[in-house]
Amino acid sequence: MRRFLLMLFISISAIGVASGLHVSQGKTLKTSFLTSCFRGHSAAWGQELWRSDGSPEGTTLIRDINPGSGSGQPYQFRQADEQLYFGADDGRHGFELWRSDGTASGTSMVADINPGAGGSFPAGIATLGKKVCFGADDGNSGRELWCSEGTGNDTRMVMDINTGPKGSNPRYFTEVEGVLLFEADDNIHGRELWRTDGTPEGTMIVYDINPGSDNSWPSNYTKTNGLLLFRATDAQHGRELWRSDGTPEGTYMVKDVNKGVSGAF
Ligand SMILES: [Ca+2]
Ligand SMILES: [Ca+2]
Ligand SMILES: [Ca+2]
Repeated sequence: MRRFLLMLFISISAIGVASGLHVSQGKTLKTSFLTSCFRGHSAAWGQELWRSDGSPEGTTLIRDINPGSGSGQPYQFRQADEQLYFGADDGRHGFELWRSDGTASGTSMVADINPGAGGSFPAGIATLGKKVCFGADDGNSGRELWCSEGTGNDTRMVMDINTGPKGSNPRYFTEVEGVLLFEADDNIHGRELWRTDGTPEGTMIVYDINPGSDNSWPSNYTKTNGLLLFRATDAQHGRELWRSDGTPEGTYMVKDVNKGVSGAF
């Protein structure tokens, strides 16, 4: 599969050279059909959403999201439940969450999270079962955790983690054993490891690695054997390798590689 997709992109690039089409951020939408969606740039349409099955005739514009030569600039493609999710700007609503089934009529803005011309700038879009979760700013609560199943009604802020207008700035969403682990700041514990199953009840800090308001800056997430490996800082050990299975008791430093307060990283 990996080899086929590589060949597919080489093929698209060759088309691009001929037509002035520049390809970036590709994503295979329906693996059974081996159809790939990507951001392509052309003078007539700007940077818009395209699809390809690897042939010239099968390489077409899906939708001119920002009509005319303006650019919809679709970014961060993620698939959930046979839908492709991404952020884009139609020129009227700002950067908001969009979805596509690969057809023009099946491509639409999911929700105007930041109402009006301002964008909510969905970022860190991650798949969680049939949902996608991401950070977005509705203009009132700051950048917080949102999830969506593809309609305006089911697109909602899961939790105002940093209560009030400041954002918790959730990022690095990584799925482990059916939950998303991520970094956020609730303005009480500093930047620490959090988890969500997409519901308010299932959203909580995993572990206050650097106790109190000090940050542990959990980052560089790698998934292995149902565990999240990451680096984090505490006052005693410096920045070292940690692991988490999404529970407090399953979250601990793997090894104090660089002994003492100096970190290994
Ligand atoms: Ca908006
Ligand atoms: Ca907030
Ligand atoms: Ca802390």
